[in-house]
Amino acid sequence: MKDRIVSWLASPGVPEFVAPPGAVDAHCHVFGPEARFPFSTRAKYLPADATPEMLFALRDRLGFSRNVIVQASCHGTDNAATLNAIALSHGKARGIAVVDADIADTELEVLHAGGIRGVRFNFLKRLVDAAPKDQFITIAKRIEALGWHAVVYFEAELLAGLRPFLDAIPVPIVIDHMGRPDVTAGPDGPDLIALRRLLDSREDICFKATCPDRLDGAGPPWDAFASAVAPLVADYPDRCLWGSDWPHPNMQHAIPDDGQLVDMLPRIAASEALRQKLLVDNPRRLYWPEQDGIGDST
Ligand code: 0GY
Repeated sequence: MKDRIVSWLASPGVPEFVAPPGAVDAHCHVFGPEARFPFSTRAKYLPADATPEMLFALRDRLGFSRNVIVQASCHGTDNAATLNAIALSHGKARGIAVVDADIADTELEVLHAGGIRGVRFNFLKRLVDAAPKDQFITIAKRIEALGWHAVVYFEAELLAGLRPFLDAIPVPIVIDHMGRPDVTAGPDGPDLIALRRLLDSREDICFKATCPDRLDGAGPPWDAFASAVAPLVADYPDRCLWGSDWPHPNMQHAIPDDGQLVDMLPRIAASEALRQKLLVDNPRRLYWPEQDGIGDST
């Protein structure tokens, strides 16, 4: 396909860091393949195919065991590409869907059977035409019976205005990329303090300690990200998730090396016990709750 964006490295480094058995890459996406799963007519970017096979090869290369595949905005509310990837994973992937408020109950059940365990509410203007809070609340109420959670993606300057909306969500919440704080302001910068206040307001809010490449313009080794995020992970050890963000939607400049992203992990989660929670226990509780507490190495 002509003029499609490639936002990932063809051959990322193999990390030196060895992930614990059962480690979950809890934020990644697939694109297409477009010939089978065309992009939404409202897509704000048109990427090249980033297929399930490519994702699973990366998973193995990085030494991870499982993936949580987040429906990318370019696929709109048609979750077929995400479901296809989950189906091909042989139980090693689950997913987050994007749905309309009037989705049929039967369709929600189909998504659940296909491995979906939550929905995403995206507030980034450059990615979506609209973020209708009233409809999002309707969706959040409808998914409660399924035991799903809501993944919310917003920029730090939106957080104060979003507090009433977030307070009204009746299911657990996962914050994408920590709500994109200014990590250069350090661990006590205003954005991370506001995030801590949110985390302190409810025990069922988690965050993804993800995307140094998006949040730390200085580039690798992303020192500002490491020093701002490590204290957050240490202070909220049961509330953090990690993901590669592959295939790094929209990252046309300074595409990160996935191996380097993995090698950051000891700098954001300093102890083995913390990394076990970040990479295994916390994502398993949200995405494979039926296996929670069962030691296995897949
Ligand atoms: C991310 C971030 C971005 C894109 C999407 O769904 C998406 O298109 O999530 C972004 O451009 O910041 O989480 O992948």
